[in-house]
Amino acid sequence: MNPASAHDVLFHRHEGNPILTAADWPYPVHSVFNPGATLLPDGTTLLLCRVEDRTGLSHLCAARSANGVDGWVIDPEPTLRADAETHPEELWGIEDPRITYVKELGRFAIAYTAFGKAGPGVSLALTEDFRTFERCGLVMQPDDKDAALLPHRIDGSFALIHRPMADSGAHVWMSLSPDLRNWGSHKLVLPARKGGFWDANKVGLSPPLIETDAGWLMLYHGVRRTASGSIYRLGVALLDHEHPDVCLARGNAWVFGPEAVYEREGDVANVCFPCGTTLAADRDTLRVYYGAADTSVALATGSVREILRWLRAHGS
Ligand code: BMA
Repeated sequence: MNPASAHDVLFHRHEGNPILTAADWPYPVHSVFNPGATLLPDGTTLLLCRVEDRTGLSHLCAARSANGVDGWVIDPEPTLRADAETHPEELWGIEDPRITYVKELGRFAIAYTAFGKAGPGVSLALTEDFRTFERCGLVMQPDDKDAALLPHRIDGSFALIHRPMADSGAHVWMSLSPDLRNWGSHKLVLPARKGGFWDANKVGLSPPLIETDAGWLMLYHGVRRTASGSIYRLGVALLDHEHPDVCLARGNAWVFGPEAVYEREGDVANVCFPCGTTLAADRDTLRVYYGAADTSVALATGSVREILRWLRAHGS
């Protein structure tokens, strides 16, 4: 298999895409995209969507479906709103949630972008049921985004993957914490590739890391700036299970990118931006929920085994 054909093979778009749009919303909104995803204990798929209203700012809203494909029941009003009174860093909204179930806490941890005057930063909130939330506040100061917690401690510490911006570029990092509040031991995980590559200009974690027998599977977005704007595509990497800051393999080509009209056209053209996956009981069938062109929510399905096989053939 050559890299050019690989992205056609690894993920299959759902024929009903986009599966959620602003027209589905029970209250007036402008666009619905970049959803976090998880399976609830009863098997329901929950998407926590980024919803942009007509002020231009975003909040988060939950959509639930028994089969993860259709029949979505959407909360009648915003599920988690920015709260700029208690959290000024959320003045301009909250965006791009990533959900991790943390067994030790018996709760889901939501890492999201808090957008305020100082720029985008990373905030955490905890919830049992996606109806009430405990806010932990800002855990990574601006500029930082594209964060998700790992589902269990690494060598005694909670671990957060995130993407700070630096003069040197936008690279993926991992930080550790004893208590979800104090963070340190920062390590570079995956740098933007530079040069003319598809992930030259920026990289960032897309959905939370997926734990496999081979290590942590990372789906990341890579950005290439072109004369007519940025292209957001998806790549894969494998991180060491005991030391997730160590990258064992990184695919040389992207595996999924904007092709369909709803990915090519929209508020921001040429964007595929997943923030959540669900893994079937077979531990192989992976559903990737992604924002398409910052406008709607779409679904693609892949196989963890096939992705790992591709990475062995096309990784370095
Ligand atoms: C990134 C994030 C995403 C967005 C993408 C494309 O920087 O802000 O929320 O989908 O840009 O606009």
